[in-house]
This record gives sequence, structure tokens and C-alpha cells, in this order.
Amino acid sequence: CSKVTVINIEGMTCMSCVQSIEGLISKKPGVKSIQVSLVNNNGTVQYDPAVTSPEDIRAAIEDMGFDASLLA
Ligand code: 9UX
Repeated sequence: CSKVTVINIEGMTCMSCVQSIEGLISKKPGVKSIQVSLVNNNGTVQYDPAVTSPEDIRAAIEDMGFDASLLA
């Protein structure tokens, strides 16, 4: 099964931020794909809800030093 969530990410200032988030989060179990946008300050994540959750992914991005929040 597969779901999509959009996570707001504040604090990204260069493309290396984008690449480090994509690189690390894409390796997280249950994450099928992630595409981060610097201009939109967000990340679109396709994930398996049996393995991970939007809150879990949000917390992982937060742990990298960014201010991440779930959209309503
Ligand atoms: Mo760029 Mo992002 O020098 O944490 S990698 S700001």
C-alpha cells in the first residue's frame, strides 16, 4: 500500500539541503520516494503506511536540523 504526504520544511537555504534531506529520508524504511522543493519549502513523500507515518518522517527531517511541520 502507498500514501502521499506533503511536509512543510523551513530552514533550507541551498540545493545541498535538498539533496541531504532527499538522500537520508529516501533510505528510511517505508519511504518509497521523496522529492524536496527549495522554492516551495516542502517535501512530497510517498510512503508505506504499514511501515512509517507522516509524523515519523516529519520527526526525521526535524532531527536533521530543519523546522518540519505536517500540512493540514
Ligand atoms: Mo547549504 Mo543546507 O551550504 O543545511 S547544505 S544551507
